[in-house]
Amino acid sequence: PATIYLKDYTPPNCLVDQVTLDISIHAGFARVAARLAMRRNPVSAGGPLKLDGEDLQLESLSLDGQPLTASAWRLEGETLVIDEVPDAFVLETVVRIDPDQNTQLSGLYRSKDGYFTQCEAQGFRRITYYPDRPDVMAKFVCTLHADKASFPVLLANGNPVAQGDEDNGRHWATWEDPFAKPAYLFACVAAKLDMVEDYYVTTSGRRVRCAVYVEPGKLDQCDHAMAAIKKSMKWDEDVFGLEMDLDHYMIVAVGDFNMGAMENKGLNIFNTKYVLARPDTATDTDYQNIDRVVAHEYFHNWTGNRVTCRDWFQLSLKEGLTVFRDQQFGMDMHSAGVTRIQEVRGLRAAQFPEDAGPMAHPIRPASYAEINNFYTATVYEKGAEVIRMIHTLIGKQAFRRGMDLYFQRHDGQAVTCEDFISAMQDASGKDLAQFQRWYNQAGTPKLVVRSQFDAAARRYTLEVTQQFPATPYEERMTKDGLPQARGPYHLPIVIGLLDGEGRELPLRLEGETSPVGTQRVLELREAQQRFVFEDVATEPVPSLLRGFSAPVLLDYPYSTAQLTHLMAYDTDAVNRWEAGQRLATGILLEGVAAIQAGKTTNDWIPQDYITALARLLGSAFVEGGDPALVAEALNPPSENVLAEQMEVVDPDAIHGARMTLLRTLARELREAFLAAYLELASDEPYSPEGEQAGRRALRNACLSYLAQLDEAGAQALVVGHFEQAGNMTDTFAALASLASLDIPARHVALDSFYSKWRDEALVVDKWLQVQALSRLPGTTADVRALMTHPAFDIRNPNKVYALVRAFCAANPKHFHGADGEGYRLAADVILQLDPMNPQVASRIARCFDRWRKFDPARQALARQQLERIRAASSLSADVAEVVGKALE
Ligand code: DPP
Ligand code: ZN
Repeated sequence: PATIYLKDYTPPNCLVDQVTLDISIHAGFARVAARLAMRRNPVSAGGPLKLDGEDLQLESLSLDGQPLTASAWRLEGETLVIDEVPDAFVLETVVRIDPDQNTQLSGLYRSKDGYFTQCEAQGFRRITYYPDRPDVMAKFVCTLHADKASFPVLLANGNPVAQGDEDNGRHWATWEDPFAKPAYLFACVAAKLDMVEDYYVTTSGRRVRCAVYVEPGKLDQCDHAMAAIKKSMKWDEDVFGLEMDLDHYMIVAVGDFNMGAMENKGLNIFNTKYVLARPDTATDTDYQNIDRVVAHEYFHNWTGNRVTCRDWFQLSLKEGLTVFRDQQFGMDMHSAGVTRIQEVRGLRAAQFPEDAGPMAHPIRPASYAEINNFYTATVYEKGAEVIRMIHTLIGKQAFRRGMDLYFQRHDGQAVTCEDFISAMQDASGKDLAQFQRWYNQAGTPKLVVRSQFDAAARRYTLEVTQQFPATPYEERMTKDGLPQARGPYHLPIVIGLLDGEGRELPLRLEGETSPVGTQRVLELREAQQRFVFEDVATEPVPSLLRGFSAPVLLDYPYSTAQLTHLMAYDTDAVNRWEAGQRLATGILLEGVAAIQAGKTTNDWIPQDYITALARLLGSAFVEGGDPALVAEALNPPSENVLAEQMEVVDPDAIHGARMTLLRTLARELREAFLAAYLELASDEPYSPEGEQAGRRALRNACLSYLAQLDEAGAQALVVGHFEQAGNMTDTFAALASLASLDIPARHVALDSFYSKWRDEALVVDKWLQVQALSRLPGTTADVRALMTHPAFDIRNPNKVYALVRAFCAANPKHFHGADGEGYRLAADVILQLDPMNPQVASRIARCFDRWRKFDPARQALARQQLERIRAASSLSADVAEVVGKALE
C-alpha cells in the first residue's frame, strides 16, 4: 500500500458549504443522490476537483444543473476528477451502493434490524462522492426513504424537519444538522428499533431530548446508558463549562460494529456492548465501561466535533484529549485510585508493547498506509497520558483556562495538535516547546533513577537519566528520507519521600528556604538531571512517579524491604499498588529462571511476600479499607506484561511461574481467602456502583485464588458460586474459573450457561471468551472447534473479538504454543476475514506484533504464518501494512 505523509498536507482546493443527501434504501441496493454546494478555497492552489469514492456505481453527474459530458470528468482509480469548475457551483451526483453486501461495516451497511452507518475515518466515500477529509466542514440535510414496516425508524444527525408516507408502504424523513461538520461525523439509521427517551436541561436552559434506540425487546437493558448520558452532560458542564448544543442527543445500539462506538453529531452509533446492561447479563466491569464509552462519545461533541482534526495525522488531538476527559470523569464517578490503576494496567498491557514493537509510532505519526490501523493504544491511551502530563505540569486551573482558550480560538475549525498545545501554553505561561516531542517521538522512554543520601549534609539526591532509543518507526522514517530528530522529553515526576515509620517528609529542594508540602512535581527536561532535597535526617524511601505521572519505564533499584514499606505506607494508591506489582514481577522473574533451570520447587517465593499479601488482604477489612484496591493489588502482573520484561520470552515458563505463585498463595492463605470470601457475601439488591462492586471484586478475587486449590471442597465452592450467583458479575467470575478446571462441573456449567443465554448475543460472547482464555490443554483445538459452533459468526466483530482476539491477545500460553497451532489459527482467521472485514482482520494481525521476542523455533513458526498471510492475493491495505511492518 502507498504511504501517506503528514508533510504532504495541503489545504482542500474546494470547500463544501451545504450537502443535501437523499438516500433511498431498497432490498438489494440503495440509491444516494447528493447535492453539494461548493466553492473554490481562496487559500489553496487550485487544480482539478477531486472527490473520493469507494465501491460506488455512478448513475448521473451534473454541475450547475447541466449533465457533465464524458470529456469533462474521469475516474482516477476510484477518485472522481473534474478538471474545470467555477469559483462557486453545485455538483449533483446519483450513485448506487449495495449496503446488504457491505461486510466491511464501513459506510452504509445492513445489520440484523436495519441499516446503519460508520463513516470514521473514510466511510463516507462509500456512500457518495465527496471530499472525504476532516478539514472540509459542511452543513448537512439528509432525507431517508425506506420500507415503513421493516424500517419504521429513520434517523440522521441534527433535528427532524419533515416526514411522510410514500406509495408501496414506504416512508421518508428529513433531518437537518445546524452545525457544519466533516463527513466522518455523518450518520443515518433506517431500522426497526425500540426507543426510550428522557430529558436533560442544560445550565442555560436548553431542554435536550436524550434517546436510546435498541433492538426490539431490549428496552430493559437501556437504563444505565441513559443515566450515563445525563451524568456525562452534567459533568462536562461542571468541570469544563461545556453544554450540549443540540435539541436531540441520540444513541443507537447495533450488534455489528467494528469499534466501540462513534460520536456522530447528535446521533451516536454504539456497539451494543457499550449500551445494553441488566444485572443478570452484564458485569460490574461492563457497567463501568458503558459509563466510560457513553461519556467518551458525549465528550467528543466538543473535543472532536465542535473542534475537529485538520487531517487524520492529528487523530490524537481529539482521541487523546477525549480519553483524558473520560478518564477524569471515571475518576470522579468511581474510585479514583482503582480507576487510575486499571488505566496503568491497560497501558502496560497494550501500549507499551505497541511502542516496543514493529507498529511503534508517536501519538501523532508522520506517515501511515491505512489510517484505520492508527486507532491504537498509542493514539488513544498514550495520547491521554500526554494530555494528563500537561494537566500535571500546568495544574488544574491553568488547564481549564487552556481549554477555554482552545474553544475560543478554534470553535468550528479543523485544527492541529500544535493549536492545542499553543492554547495550553498561552493560558498557562508554561513553555511547552520541548514538550511537543511527545507528539513526534515513538517509543516508551526509560527513566533511570539513582539516589544518594549524605547523612552528614542531611541531603538526599535523586539523579535521573532519560533513555529514548530509536524505534523501527524512526528507522523507517529515515529510510523514507524524513529523519526524525530525537531529544529528551519534558515530563512531570510526581514524588514523595517516606521515612522509616512510613511518614511523608516535608520537601525542600535545594535553593528553597522552606519546605513546600510533602508531594512535589519535579520537571524533567534534561537527558540527565539532579534533584537535591535538603534537611533530610535519615535515608528515605522514594515514592517515584506517583499516580503514574508520566508514561515511562522506571528503573530504580528498590529493595524488597523498600517495596513492602511502600505497599504498606505510601499515601498514593497507585504507588502502593505499583510497589506490589514490582515485588511480584521480581519474584516471578526469579520463578521463570528457576523453571528454565529445571527446578520444580516454589522456594523462589519469599515468605515475606506471602506475609505482605496476607496483610494486604486484611487491610480491606479495617476502617477505611478499600476492597476494590485490594482486589487490584492481589492480581499480579499478567503473563503478557511479564513477557515484556524478558529478553527472550518463554511463555511456558512465565505461565508456569505465575500459576505456581497463584497456587502457592492459595495454599498458604487458604483460610484468609476463605474467611474473606465468606465475610464479603452480601444479600443487598444488586447495584453496579461503588462499594458494593468493590466488595464483589475482592470476593471474586478470593474465589479465583481458592479455585487454584486442587481440592474437591474448593471446587464445590466455585460451583456453588456459579449456581447461586444473583448477577452476571458473580456468574462470570465462577464460569471463568471453571473454564480452566478439568472437572465434569466445567462442562455442566458451560452447557447450562449457553442454553440459558443462547439468544443474548453479548452473553454468548462471554461464553466464547471464557473458553478462549482457558488454561487447559486442548484450548487451541477448542477455539478452532468453537469457530464452527452456531454461537460463532466470523462476520460479527464482537464474536471475533470474544473468541479469536481474546485467545490470541490474552492467552499467551496457548497462542504461543510450541506446536505453532495458535499462530496457524490466527492466520487462518485473518485470511478468511480480510476479504470481508479488513479492519477487524488487521486487529487480529496485530497479535503477531511481538513475534521477534520469542525463541528461534517460535519465530520460525510465526514467520511462516506471517509470510503465508503476506503472500495472499489481494490483501487489504490494513492487513498488508501490519504484516509488512511485522516482517520489515
Ligand atoms: N468511535 C471512535 C471513538 O470514539 C472513533 N472516533 O474513539
Ligand atoms: Zn474517541
